[in-house]
Parts: sequence; structure tokens; C-alpha cells
Amino acid sequence: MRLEEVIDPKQISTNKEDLTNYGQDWTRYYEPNPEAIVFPKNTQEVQALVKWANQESKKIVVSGGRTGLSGGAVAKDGEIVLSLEKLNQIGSINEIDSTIHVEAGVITEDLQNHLRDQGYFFPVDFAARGSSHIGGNIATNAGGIKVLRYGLMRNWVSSLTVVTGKGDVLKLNQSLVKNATGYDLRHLFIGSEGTLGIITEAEIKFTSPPKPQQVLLLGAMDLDAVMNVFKTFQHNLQITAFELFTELAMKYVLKSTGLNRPFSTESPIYLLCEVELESSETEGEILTAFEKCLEEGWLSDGVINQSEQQAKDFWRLREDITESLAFATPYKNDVSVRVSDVPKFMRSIDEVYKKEYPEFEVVWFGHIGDGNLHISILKPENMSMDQFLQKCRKSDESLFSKIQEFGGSISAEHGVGLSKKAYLSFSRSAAEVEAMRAIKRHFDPKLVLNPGKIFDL
Ligand code: FAD
Ligand code: S2G
Ligand code: ZN
Repeated sequence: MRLEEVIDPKQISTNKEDLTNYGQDWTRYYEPNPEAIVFPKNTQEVQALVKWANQESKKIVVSGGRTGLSGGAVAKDGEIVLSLEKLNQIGSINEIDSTIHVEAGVITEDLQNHLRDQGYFFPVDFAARGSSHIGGNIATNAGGIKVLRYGLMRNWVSSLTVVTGKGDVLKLNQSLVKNATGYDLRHLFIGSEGTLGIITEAEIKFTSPPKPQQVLLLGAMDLDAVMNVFKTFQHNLQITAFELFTELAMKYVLKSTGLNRPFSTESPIYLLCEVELESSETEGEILTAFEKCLEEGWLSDGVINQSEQQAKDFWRLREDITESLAFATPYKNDVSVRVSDVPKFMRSIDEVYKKEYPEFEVVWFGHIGDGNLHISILKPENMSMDQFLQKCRKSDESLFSKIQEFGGSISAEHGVGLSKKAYLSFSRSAAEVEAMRAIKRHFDPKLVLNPGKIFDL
């Protein structure tokens, strides 16, 4: 049976531009080469496509907002890309359950704004919010800048409708708060990166907006100082974000945004700390914590936002780092260790880079409050892409051996996809990977969905 007999030909595209755009995500190391792009409009059409792929031995790559950073939505081997773009309806809100029904293709920021306009708050948040889909956020168990206070995407999924790789439609958990009836299969699909099933609908939880917040931009002397500042703030205040970036990151983001330096003192490390003003005393408590960190010599300088605009500008210094580095096609890593291990870990890796790869410009930034570091290695102008990738992949071995030593993760929040697949064993045991393969075989016996992502069978 031909694809045109399964879905309206108007919902199929094979034009070159679409094949390129929908065949890739944010990574730029794979040549997109899909056979066609299909745009189903509902769960039933997704199910029909998956059944067809099983019958015709076709492979499907599931595509959301394509902001992924590990190649999960890349179609490089003639697959059919199934885009959830047309499943973009925001449904009814349930103010008793504090849930809202969405289709998978709803853009993250659209949901945030829709709930904000009704006086509610959806806290999964990061710089790609304007393009990423809720379905993609669920499939990657997205983290972002507010995990410290609100957790990851996993914490906000009340129920899921999924089309499994064999074409079954599963309605998981029915938005029950308590449901002790065997394995919570919802949590298998969350973070499965499109390899077990296609999320078509979800009931998403929401909460009340935080009280007004203050944002501090601080200059820290070194990594041990960062830990002391973190301890001081988190044990006295309700912090919603605690982000780090280095002077090198600051240099690039100032250049690309044209923003002003928040204060004149250049520091090796900058911290962005967002604090909720829980009571009229909180501003004083923030000042006390800030002054203590200055007196202890942990901070060189710092500033507390005096306006909404300044708070936004401080956030841009952190959130625009990715865009500001894009010119240098950076080689990215997204790793995590226990928060308390960050100083030792970061120092040990920085030593490796400085000693073995002196030509690398390494930009460190990330959600330090979660022990999550983003590393962007900028390609030296005089180095070919092939040579650069070869050196970076070689340097990964040192990075991931260190990760293994610290019991950390080779992918903190961006997923494994294609780009981290070769290193999975640094974070997951053979027994764990075997268990994941068995689960994959159950839900997708003909290996229709996202072939070659996370691990091979
Ligand atoms: P896509 O890239 O389209 O797909 C991602 C994976 O999910 C693929 O494996 C795909 O096959 C699968 N998938 C997509 N939709 C579905 C579905 N409906 N059902 C099943 N599988 C599906 N991520 C973070 O966690 N934290 C951050 O702070 C963060 N910051 C970012 C900043 C920038 C500037 C950029 C470009 C990306 C950032 N990301 C971050 C990464 C990315 O935005 C997230 O992983 C996001 O959740 C991906 O959503 P998406 O819809 O773009 O997914
Ligand atoms: C962030 C973005 C991706 C990167 O900004 O928090 O997840 O490594 C990252 O550039
Ligand atoms: Zn991040």
C-alpha cells in the first residue's frame, strides 16, 4: 500500500526544502535524507501511519519542534518523518484537577502564555520555548532553567495518549493523582525520545505563578565559592533558578546581544540566581545573603535587578549563550554530576582540555543548581570540520571516563539520540541497556520508530 492511500496526499511533502528542514533538529552533524514528511492531524491518522509502516517495513522518525540537541529527530536514512505540527490544539482546562489537555504539537511557549493569561503557570522553561513542542518536551523529559524549584517535564504529565511502535493506542493514567495498578507506563514513554511510541495528546499539570521574583547577577571567584554561594542562598531563600556561565560565555553573549556588562568587575564565573519574594522581609534577606557572600570573599561583585527590564537582560545573558555561539558550530556536551561534585569535576575536565586540546575554546555554562553543565567547544577557524569532530569525539573519551568516575550522566537533559549513543555505556550498565532493549522490542517489535536512536538492537 502506498503512503498516499493512508493519508491525504495534501498532508505529505517531498519538496527539497521540507525534506531538509523536517529531516533535522538543531544538530548540524548529520545529512538529513528522509523519503517524505507526513503531517497527520489526529491520533487516528498517526495510528494508521504506524500500522502502515509496520506492514510496509517502513521506518518513521518522530518530529516535534526540531530543537533537539542530540539528533533524536534526525532522519538520515530514507525514513518517513512524522511531524506532529498539525496536532496543535490546546484543549479544555480543568481547574479542579489543575490540568489542561493539549495535543503533542502545541508549542511550549503557547501553552505557557495560554495558562498565564488564565492566571496559572506552566514551569518547564528554557530558551527553545518558542519552537519546541510539548510532545518533544515529554519525549526528552525536558529540564531547563526552573528545574531546581519545579522539577523536570516528567513531574508535569498527568496522562498521555501514545501510539506505540506496533500501532496500539494507549491512554495512560487518565489524570489520576493516585493509581497503584502496576507499572506506571506513562513514565516509560516520558524521556523515550520517540523510540517506544508517538505521544499525540497529554493532560499537563499546571500551578499558580510564583510571587514576584528578584534576579541577581553575581561575579564568583572560583568554583568552591560558587558552592558556598549556592549553599547560602538555597538554605535561606526560595530560589527558583541558579545558573552559571564563564567570562568566555559572557564575552560572546555581550558581543552578539549588544547588552552592557552588568557590572564592571570581570569575573571568572558568573551566577544568575532568581529568588521568590515570599514576604516583605525577603528583600532584606537577599541583601544579607549577598553581603555575607561578598564579605566571605566568595563574590567579587554583583547586582540585584532594579527593574523588570534589567531582570530580562540578566536572563538574556544566560539564555542567549547558545545562539551567540552558533556561528562557531560548537561541539556540545550536556553532562551532570552531583551538585557537590561540580567543582572537582569541572576542574579535572578543564585540565584535560587545557593540556590535551589547547587549541579548543571551551565555553562552560548551565544549570549549576542541578549539577548540569553545558560544554560548547568552538571550532577553531583554521580547523576543518572533520578534524574538529575527530578531536572532539576523542576528547569525549576523557570527558565520559571522568563522568563515569563521578557516577554522572553523559546526557543530563538533551537525551541520547544519535550523538551520545556511542557513550551510553559510560552512564548505563549492560543490564540496564538490555532491559531497555527488551522494552523497545515489546512496544516496537518491527523497530519502526526512530531507528538507531539511543541504542542499536
Ligand atoms: P524534537 O527536537 O523535534 O525531538 C526531540 C526528540 O523527541 C526526538 O527523538 C523526537 O523523535 C522525539 N519526539 C518529538 N516529538 C515527539 C512526540 N510527539 N512523541 C514521541 N517522540 C517525540 N532542553 C532542555 O531540556 N533544557 C534546556 O535548557 C534546553 N535549552 C535549549 C536551548 C536551545 C537554544 C535549544 C535549541 C535547545 C534547548 N534544549 C533544551 C533542547 C530541546 O529544546 C529540548 O530537548 C526539547 O524538549 C525538544 O523538543 P522538540 O519539540 O524540539 O523536539
Ligand atoms: C541551555 C542549551 C543548549 C546548549 O541553554 O540550558 O540546554 O548546550 C542549554 O547550547
Ligand atoms: Zn539546558
